[in-house]
Amino acid sequence: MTLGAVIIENSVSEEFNVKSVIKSSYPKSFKISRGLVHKITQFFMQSGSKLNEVLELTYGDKLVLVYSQEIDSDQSNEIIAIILSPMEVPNKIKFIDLIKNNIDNLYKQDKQERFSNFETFARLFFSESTSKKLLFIGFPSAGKTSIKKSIFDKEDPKSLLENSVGPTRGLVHFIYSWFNASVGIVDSSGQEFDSYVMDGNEEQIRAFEGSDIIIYVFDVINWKEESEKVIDNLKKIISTKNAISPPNSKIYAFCHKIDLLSDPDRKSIIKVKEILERDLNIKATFSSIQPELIHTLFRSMELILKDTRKRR
Ligand SMILES: Nc1nc2c(ncn2[C@@H]2O[C@H](COP(=O)(O)OP(=O)(O)OP(=O)(O)O)[C@@H](O)[C@H]2O)c(=O)[nH]1
Ligand SMILES: [Mg+2]
Repeated sequence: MTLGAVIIENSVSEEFNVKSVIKSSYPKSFKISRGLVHKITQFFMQSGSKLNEVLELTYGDKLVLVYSQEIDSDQSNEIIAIILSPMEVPNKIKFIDLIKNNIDNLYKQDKQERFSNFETFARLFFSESTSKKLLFIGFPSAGKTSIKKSIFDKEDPKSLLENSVGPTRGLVHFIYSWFNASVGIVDSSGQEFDSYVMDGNEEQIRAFEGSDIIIYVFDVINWKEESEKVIDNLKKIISTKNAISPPNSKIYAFCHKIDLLSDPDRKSIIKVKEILERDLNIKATFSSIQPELIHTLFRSMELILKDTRKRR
């Protein structure tokens, strides 16, 4: 995934000091350091203040694409910087073309429009990015971290069952390669669920922004004891996703730990799938990391992968 994009306005004061102000950034949670802003501005000036050209600044293992346009008054200019993650660096030509092909549209707008519509421009770089972001969210102890570890870290499910990984705190980010694609994984804390679906909360944006795949995890006991809450939480996730995540993002529900079901329970659990699919239009699958049943988890992940490829 591209790391972020910003517009920096540089104006020269009467004492010839350059003042740099960040006018807009995407994603909203993207925080660019003052040091990098300074570096970008310096780099631009040192390369002869070339306007209307895409310049490349290496920054650690990242690459910053720098484009500058002169603004009406001669005392200021704007720099657009697109920061590419190490994984995107090999595709830089694609991103350079995207800047060149879309910059005129951005500068057709007046200043205020340009700053407020910067998101539309910046989104181009994110949808073109070859990677996906996947969010695990749901009930405490439902098995999110165990699922993540058995699929992506290839950890032995038996030892995950025997030695619990302990509760997750906050949002934990990872990057993996998954069938030739890179995937950013966010594992979230079940105890902090409410903060991720609370409108206007910074954690809500951090969790859902840019998430292409959202996996909602609850276990068979949650369903047995508090099915209304299972549905209610899912409704909250749906509305948060609609407000924050990319338009073609998708939610999947995992009814986990089916190894804990007794025979009579097995018959009734099938209702979950019906209810979630019929009433909320959310695909639901059953899963478990218990060795005899782990094929159910692999199957669920495979379905998501196929579905995601179709949507690209
Ligand atoms: N029986 C059974 N237990 C499981 C399964 N998957 C995970 N567990 C157990 O469930 C407990 C909680 O698992 P975690 O993966 O930590 O759950 P979590 O959803 O990440 O929990 P939080 O981080 O607190 O939100 C652990 O003791 C796991 O061993 C499963 O398929 N079947
Ligand atoms: Mg966890």
